[in-house]
Amino acid sequence: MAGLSFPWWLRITHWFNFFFIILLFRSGYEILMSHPKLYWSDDATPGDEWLRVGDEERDTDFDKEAIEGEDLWVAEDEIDPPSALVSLPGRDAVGMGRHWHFWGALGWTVCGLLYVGGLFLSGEWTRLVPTSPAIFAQAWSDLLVYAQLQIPPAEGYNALQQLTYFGVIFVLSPVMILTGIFQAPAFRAHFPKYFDGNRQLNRSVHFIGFVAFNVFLFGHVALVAAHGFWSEMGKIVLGSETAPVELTMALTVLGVAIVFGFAAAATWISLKRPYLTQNTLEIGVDPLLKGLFHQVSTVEDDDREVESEFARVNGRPPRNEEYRRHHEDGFEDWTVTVDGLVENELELSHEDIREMGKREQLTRHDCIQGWTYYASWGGVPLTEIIDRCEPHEDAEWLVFHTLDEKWEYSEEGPFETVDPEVPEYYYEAIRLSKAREPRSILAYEMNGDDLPVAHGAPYRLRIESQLGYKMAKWVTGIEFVEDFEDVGKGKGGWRDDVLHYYPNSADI
Ligand SMILES: Nc1nc2c(c(=O)[nH]1)N[C@H]1C(S)=C(S)[C@@H](COP(=O)(O)O)O[C@H]1N2
Ligand SMILES: [Mo]
Repeated sequence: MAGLSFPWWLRITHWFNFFFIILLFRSGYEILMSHPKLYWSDDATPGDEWLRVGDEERDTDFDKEAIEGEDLWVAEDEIDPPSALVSLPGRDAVGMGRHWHFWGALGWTVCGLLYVGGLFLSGEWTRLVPTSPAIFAQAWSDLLVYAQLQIPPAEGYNALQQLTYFGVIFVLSPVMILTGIFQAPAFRAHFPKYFDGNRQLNRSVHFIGFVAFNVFLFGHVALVAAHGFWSEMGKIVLGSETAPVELTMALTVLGVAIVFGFAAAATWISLKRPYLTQNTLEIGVDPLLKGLFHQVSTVEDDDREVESEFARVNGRPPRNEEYRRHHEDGFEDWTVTVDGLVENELELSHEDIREMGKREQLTRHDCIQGWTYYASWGGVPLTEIIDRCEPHEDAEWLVFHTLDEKWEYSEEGPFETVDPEVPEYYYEAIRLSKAREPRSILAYEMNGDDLPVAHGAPYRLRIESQLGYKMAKWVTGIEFVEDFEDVGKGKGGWRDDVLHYYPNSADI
């Protein structure tokens, strides 16, 4: 392996790459285990997954009109909380896992761009980019040599190394970045004509890429060992295979200790000081996500004509007396109040709402956990309500209040202790500009029928460029505010407040 140089920028980005890859592996695993099922189709039908970890097959034939349906299960039941040894932060914390994953993805991409920039500026790209198709035949014969436990002779990288490194850097890595971004509901909401983004296909490919990265990582380390571990490490640590072995060893141990020490510290701080961690990780990442995804979507149509056979439910129906009474009365005297920073406060009856005009749409639902389904919705466009109540100029957010007391979290839910500051009822805030998107409606029909209890009867929000947790079900009121700091714990929603630290911008 003569003829290759290992300049400083290559050695430094190699270390950072290792650092970010470990971070991405662990946080990605956390995200995956929040819905450890993979599908090819966005119907995400239970039983149709091509890969399922743990969990039994679930019966889709339960009564969605019942408040306490015996067989009713929700998507949160499907979460398989992973151990903190292999995931970041570990336990049931998809929101936090995503903060780390996005932060890691940004760092890893920047590191990758610096590395590729270095390759081209220095002329070192020739070591990686194959220039003749003969490389495939050569790589095959190199593989046969390795299979006999020998090292193929080569100047610089042998053909197999060159092809693998090229594939990982110029094919696999971009595929990972793109299949990550393509999962964003906001991305799809903006470019439906150019990109009919099948989210499950992207999730599946992203996962296969993750497996490929693991195979590469282990194969890479094994081959480094085969080529002579410490002389190879000498090149990547100190830039020379004749570097003093003791120094190479010391620096290698130090580097690996920093990477794994950081991994342990990241888990510890995430579990101990979640808000601090969240706020810190959002620095830099949040402005980028906002820049990429925050624009208002003017898209009117979706790309499908048929609804999914089964729609998952998340959030169990409320059990409080008030909701039960409404349920018994067929929701007859349920009203939706509109107040806060508005000129005209409203109290809307069913008739009022139905007189305002109706919009029907067939759209895809995207939960933060990763599952999807198609359903059609009918309801009143939020712009109709906004026009009638005339919000003041300083009104920026709409807070949707509900009758959902989240009993499942206070009685027997995953939290051992209930935070006394947790708001009593589920709520979510959305930006006024999002509420004005054509597909933002207060829905009262689903798949051509009245909205079922499990999906939010009698009213639920639909806002199609965001993740599912923003779409409050069992809505009783809309409050216009300047800022959501004084609502609940001030994070912009019930799930944002308490559950796994969901981000309040729910675009990806
Ligand atoms: N009131 C209320 N609304 C809610 C929730 C909830 O727990 N309570 N869950 C949210 C989440 S996380 C998702 S994914 C969607 C699920 O909508 P669906 O049950 O109609 O499929 O509802 C959202 N709206
Ligand atoms: Mo969700």
